[in-house]
Amino acid sequence: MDLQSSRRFTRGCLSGLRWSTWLFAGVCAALACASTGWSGGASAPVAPPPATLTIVQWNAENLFDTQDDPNNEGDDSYTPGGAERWTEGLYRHKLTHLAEVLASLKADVIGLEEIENRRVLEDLAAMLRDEHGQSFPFIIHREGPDHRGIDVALLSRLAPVTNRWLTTIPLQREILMARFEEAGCPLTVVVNHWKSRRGAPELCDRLRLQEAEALRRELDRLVEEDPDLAVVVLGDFNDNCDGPALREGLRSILDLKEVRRQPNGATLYNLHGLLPRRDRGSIYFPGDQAWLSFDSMSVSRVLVDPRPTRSAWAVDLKSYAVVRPPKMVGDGGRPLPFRRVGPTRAGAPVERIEGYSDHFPVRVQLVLRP
Ligand SMILES: [Ca+2]
Ligand SMILES: [Ca+2]
Repeated sequence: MDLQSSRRFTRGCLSGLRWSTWLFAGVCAALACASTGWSGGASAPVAPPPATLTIVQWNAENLFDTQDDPNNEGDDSYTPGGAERWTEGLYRHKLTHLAEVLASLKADVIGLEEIENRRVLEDLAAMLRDEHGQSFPFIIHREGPDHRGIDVALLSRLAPVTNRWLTTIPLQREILMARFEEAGCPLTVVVNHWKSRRGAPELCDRLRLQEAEALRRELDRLVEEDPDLAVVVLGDFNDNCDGPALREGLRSILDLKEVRRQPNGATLYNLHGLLPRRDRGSIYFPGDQAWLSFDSMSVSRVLVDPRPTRSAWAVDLKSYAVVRPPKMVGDGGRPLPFRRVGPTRAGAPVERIEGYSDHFPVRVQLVLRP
């Protein structure tokens, strides 16, 4: 795949931008006329508002269908006879909830984790289209080697120019790298779901660091080809925003001034640096009674550099947030999961929380520089 940055930047490509931008431009023009009393004559130039691109990150928490995949023991608990007693009705209910939240975020590109297969993505996209009028015609997914069968994926309103998969460690989840060229401006989106904390802590930490370093090497290669590489690295990293895998392995840091001072664009800025500590948590671990910032987005310098650059995209710094949709918020402000609770032994009564996911989503908006 050719990930080398295109230098083309033609505003003629703006026709690809969402129609709502132009509708908004028309409304703004009308309002400008009304507020200034301008009444025609020579046409007055009205600058269009900046075009935007909204990117969402969300761990969907075990988005399995109900069918037993004979090649995957990992999905056995998500079948009607399995431990979760996973029925078609429950599956549709979960999809309905996920689609509600995603529709409210009005995304253009959605990075997802814990996706069983392409079918569940097609069902989610169909629900977004049929129930919410939001079309995501591009699904990027492939079956990965994870022992439970869960993969990362992208749903996109925009057509990717290219995509590819980075295998970091045998049997560990792959990393998805997709390149877009909206409005003639290249943007690479990288979706991650690094090693969980299940297992020996030292081993888990080491595997996560290896994944981070593998991605770092790939980004170094790309930055060498194009110092103005515009990249958004998102995911569920199973590492806090200031954790060692992100900080040392990926070289993603929380200090914006430091990133802007770097001689090249290799060091990433973790957008969680924009958030006060109390707003950083995306998942709550009851065992440790702690909020963790496992879900985050990091960007290359060019996206947060105030100086004019060849990359036309910039992060709207005010837009970045861990989103807590009111319906998704349970006791103590925690995300409401969708799962069976209580004992799962044979004959035990089935109790369930029919929420959304144990992770809150993260959202950011990019704007085209004037
Ligand atoms: Ca299945
Ligand atoms: Ca799978």
